Amino acid sequence: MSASEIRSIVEAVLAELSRNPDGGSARTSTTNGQGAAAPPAAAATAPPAAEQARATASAAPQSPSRAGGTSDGGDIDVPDPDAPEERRRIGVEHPANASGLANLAGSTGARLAVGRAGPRPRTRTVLLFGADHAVTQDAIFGDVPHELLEQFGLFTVQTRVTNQDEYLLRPDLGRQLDDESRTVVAERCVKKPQVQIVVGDGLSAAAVTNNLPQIYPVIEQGLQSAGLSLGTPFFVRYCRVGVINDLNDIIQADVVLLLIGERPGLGVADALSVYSGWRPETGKSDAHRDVICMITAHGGTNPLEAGAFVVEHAKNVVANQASGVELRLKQSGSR
Ligand code: B12
Repeated sequence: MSASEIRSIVEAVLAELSRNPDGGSARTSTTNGQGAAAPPAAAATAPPAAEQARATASAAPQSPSRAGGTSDGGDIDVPDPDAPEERRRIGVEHPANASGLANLAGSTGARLAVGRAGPRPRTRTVLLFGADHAVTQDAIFGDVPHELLEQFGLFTVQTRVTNQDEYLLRPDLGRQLDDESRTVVAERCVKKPQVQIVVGDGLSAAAVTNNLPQIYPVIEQGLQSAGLSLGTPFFVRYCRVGVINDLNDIIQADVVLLLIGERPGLGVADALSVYSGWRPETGKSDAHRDVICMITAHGGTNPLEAGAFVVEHAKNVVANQASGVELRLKQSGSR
């Protein structure tokens, strides 16, 4: 193709663009090279279930509303991918069954029906993924605020882990209190209570930060009104579930309740779990434990409701003097 032919094509495209000044699909795909076309008129928006399933840590970063400018000084318009209507936008062009696809996408927080630009993901898909991934990083590498722990009178002890990278690489160290913490727990904690409450950061500080204010009072008051004696609560930094054996070797509670941040996902980053067990001690495994999981106001079990459930579960464990598989066997009449 000659240079003059190319120039005439470019001029024709520019003329077409100038007739379309509000920056429709032609402008967008020309400037960003991603074919990030505006959705076709038929494109649907998924129902709110998908939005509800999405939850971010409170420290969610601001998503970029603009991707930047072009070399000629013009802007490339990329709507904020984190806006609810963008997050739920169906990106498949000309779907064979638009309402069926919208229902499917609306039934989950997973990234369904996002469409593509040729063989690649669209710009907004990549931006949204990056924003969600950033939220998980904040959740994992964040710290639970000291003021929050003070609010509930929780003193802090630490496992044998010394920094956040080591926490991820060495789960075994997160299952043991360090020497100083052993002494502190031995000195400060009431021994042999019926129920010991412990809070741990686990894999999501955001889970503790966002849910503790709601769930903790419900659990504490519920256990007290059930007439159960409570131990001295505290917070474990760099905490893994298995630490409940180690700390209960010192405290010797009947039941230990560990409120701990779950591994964040790209949809929900602030879910809390309550792991528990009857008389945890060295040598006991997850088979002796129970977990009430996905406690979050963002598409999981509401923390207030979960707190009431935790209390009922603790009463059940005390009544049966068993937890985990043993509890199931007792309840089914096999033991
Ligand atoms: C990671 C994970 C696993 C990993 C754990 C590996 C590891 N070392 O981390 C693997 C793949 C091995 C696993 C296996 C199982 N898991 Co799992 N797991 C999870 C997940 C995705 C995250 C857990 C987390 O963040 N824990 C917090 C961190 C800080 O704890 P940690 O000390 O690092 O790791 C411990 C816990 O994760 C614990 N754990 C993991 N799963 C389970 C399940 C039960 C019943 C118990 C008591 C403990 C437990 O095992 C680890 C070692 O102690 C959750 C989903 C969620 N929403 O929480 C499901 C989840 C906890 N698992 C679940 C189940 C059912 C199981 C299995 C029973 C599946 C099976 N049928 O085999 C087994 C049991 C394993 C066991 N430990 O005895 C369910 C529990 C449902 C419930 N309320 O009872 C969950 C909620 C998933 C779900 N939505 O169904 N799991």
